[in-house]
Amino acid sequence: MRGPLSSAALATLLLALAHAADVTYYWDIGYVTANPDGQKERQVIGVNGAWPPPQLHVTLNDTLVIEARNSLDSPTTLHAHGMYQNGTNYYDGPYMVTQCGIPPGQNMTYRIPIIQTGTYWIHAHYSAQYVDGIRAPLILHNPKEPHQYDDDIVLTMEDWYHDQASDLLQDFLSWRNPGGAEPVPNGALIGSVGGSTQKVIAFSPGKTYRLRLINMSALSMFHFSIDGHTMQVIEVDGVDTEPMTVGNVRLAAAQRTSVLVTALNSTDHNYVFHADMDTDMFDNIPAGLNYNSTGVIQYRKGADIKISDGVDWSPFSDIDLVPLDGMPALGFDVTYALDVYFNQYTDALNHGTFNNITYVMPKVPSMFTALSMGADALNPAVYGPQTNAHLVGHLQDVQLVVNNFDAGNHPFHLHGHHFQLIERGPAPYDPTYNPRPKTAPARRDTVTIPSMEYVVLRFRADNPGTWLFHCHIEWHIEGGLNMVIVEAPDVMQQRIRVPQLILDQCKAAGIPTLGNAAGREGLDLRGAPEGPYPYPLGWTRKAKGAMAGCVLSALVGFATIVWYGWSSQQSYRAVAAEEPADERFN
Ligand SMILES: *[C@@H]1O[C@H](CO)[C@@H](O)[C@H](O)[C@H]1NC(C)=O
Ligand SMILES: *[C@@H]1O[C@H](CO)[C@@H](O)[C@H](O)[C@H]1NC(C)=O
Ligand SMILES: *[C@@H]1O[C@H](CO)[C@@H](O)[C@H](O)[C@H]1NC(C)=O
Ligand SMILES: *[C@@H]1O[C@H](CO)[C@@H](O)[C@H](O)[C@H]1NC(C)=O
Ligand SMILES: *[C@@H]1O[C@H](CO)[C@@H](O)[C@H](O)[C@H]1NC(C)=O
Ligand SMILES: *[C@@H]1O[C@H](CO)[C@@H](O)[C@H](O)[C@H]1NC(C)=O
Ligand SMILES: *[C@@H]1O[C@H](CO)[C@@H](O)[C@H](O)[C@H]1NC(C)=O
Ligand SMILES: [Cu+2]
Repeated sequence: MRGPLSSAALATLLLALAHAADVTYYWDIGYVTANPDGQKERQVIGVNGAWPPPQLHVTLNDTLVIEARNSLDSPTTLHAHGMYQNGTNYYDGPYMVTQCGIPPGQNMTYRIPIIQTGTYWIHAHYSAQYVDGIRAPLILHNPKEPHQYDDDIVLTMEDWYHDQASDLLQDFLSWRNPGGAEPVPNGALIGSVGGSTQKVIAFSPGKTYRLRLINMSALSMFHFSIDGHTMQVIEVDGVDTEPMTVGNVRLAAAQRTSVLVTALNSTDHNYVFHADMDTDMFDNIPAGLNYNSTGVIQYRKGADIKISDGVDWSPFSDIDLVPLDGMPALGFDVTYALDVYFNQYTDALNHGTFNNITYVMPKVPSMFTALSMGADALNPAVYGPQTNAHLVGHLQDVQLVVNNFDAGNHPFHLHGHHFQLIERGPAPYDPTYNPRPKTAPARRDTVTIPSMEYVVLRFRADNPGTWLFHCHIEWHIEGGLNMVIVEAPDVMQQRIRVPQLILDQCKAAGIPTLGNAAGREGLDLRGAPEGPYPYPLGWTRKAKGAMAGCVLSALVGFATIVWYGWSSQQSYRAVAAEEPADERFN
């Protein structure tokens, strides 16, 4: 060997040698104290007694094994965002869709075969836990990376709150907040630091860097750029793309983008990079909130920062990205139209809705309904009136048309798939019109839909399972902007064998794993969660207020616990206790 191997070449070599291995991480999930922005010390959720949680690195064809221990005082689950979980639907993580939660004090081993590459992340999928810090990059290395670079750098961006997510959630889902104003973050963390501490990235002259930008926010969208440098997008959400030169990158919550940046030749100056939170989503901007974060690209310690003449903020559209594999546009065998509205519902709370249905968890997680209902699993009704279940047949090509009639932008995420971005346009979508897709449309797993626009998405139903489709703004998940795609339940029944431990943990939590959304047989849905409903058309503000008052006193009178935490396990239990399901199904 002639010269020293570059660190990237060495990493690639090691990755190639470590081929088809189990890569095991031990994650003891528990409360720790941290002060990442130097502004407020608070309780956060960390791993192995520290925060931030460690990054996970795995190689194509490995199996990612996470031995998770729940040291919290509530259930928890982990969701490896963007993993196909092909045949392992039960490791996908969303609470009451595929899992009953790891009970406090117990372990669960997630075994995830890695059949994809790129930049992903992992986070809790129980209530708003991830907002308290339980989120980390998950990087899937490709031994044959299609793009050349010398070094690989992960840069996370996340909004940060000084209060506990559970307290923020109570204020958000409150009759005092009929307009549904989201909690505004107290700041941003770039590379897990914030406040007056700046993230420093060291560059060496002439080298090319791959920056993996990951937005792990609860609410905030970021705009990223580097003074004095250009960037080439080469990956979005794990899909390698043809290089596209851009001045800045926008990332909505849960989105990832890799950019290549070639370092300058001189070490005379250092430069600033920008990660600006988009304040459009904020109802107010609290005094002292620094929403424009900066970090340093350092060529030489102590060198002057060269102030740039201005950033090229002109946006680029992710729809113009071309996947390297050139996968052709899909047609469609089935199409579902999904209208997104936010409104005050009959429980006096502001809810996010698809087709005027706000998601409420069923008594039986939808995956277990699909697996246990035989031929009835093909009837969407068995998943219950509030899960917005949409059925797709095995190997069908599926089109989702999503109209965003809300005043805000929303980033929508589909579990278990990448979808093709066929088209964006002004809402409403005209159903008689047929879009003409590009030859090789962009693909990703999370798409932003601006206010009053639609998107057309397509994917092939080649991954039998129950997959959540939802807005990735954490507050909107809790507000009900979720639905379940039930993909080929007949094939699920043949292929999917749920590990005994998962069934045991359901039992320990008192959650049935047989039957329909009510835990009963067939179409007998007595006791399945129902409502809240939209107010009838024409209701005045005053009438709504009176209704809200009524609902409020009823709730305060009978079931305060339901009022405060419909998404918590306690509320599930409170409802379940009223209406016991059939004995046989317990
Ligand atoms: C539970 O998980 C923790 C954290 O990964 C690990 O240290 C411990 O050995 C596990 N316990 C069992 C019984 O597997
Ligand atoms: C991963 O596995 C697939 C299917 O077994 C195989 O075709 C491919 O060459 C493997 N890739 C690597 C990098 O090992
Ligand atoms: C992260 O996502 C949020 C929500 O869409 C968005 O407001 C924010 O700008 C994104 N951050 C970045 C760095 O793009
Ligand atoms: C750095 O120098 C090399 C060799 O002279 C040149 O090819 C390259 O374009 C320069 N890079 C930049 C960013 O100026
Ligand atoms: C924040 O950055 C944006 C550009 O993204 C700029 O328009 C705005 O003026 C900046 N605000 C402050 C307070 O620096
Ligand atoms: C859903 O609610 C919106 C807003 O209240 C209303 O405009 C729309 O007509 C409703 N759609 C249906 C199908 O009821
Ligand atoms: C899932 O696995 C099946 C084979 O078992 C394969 O045909 C299909 O393409 C896979 N789908 C995804 C999304 O990985
Ligand atoms: Cu949203």
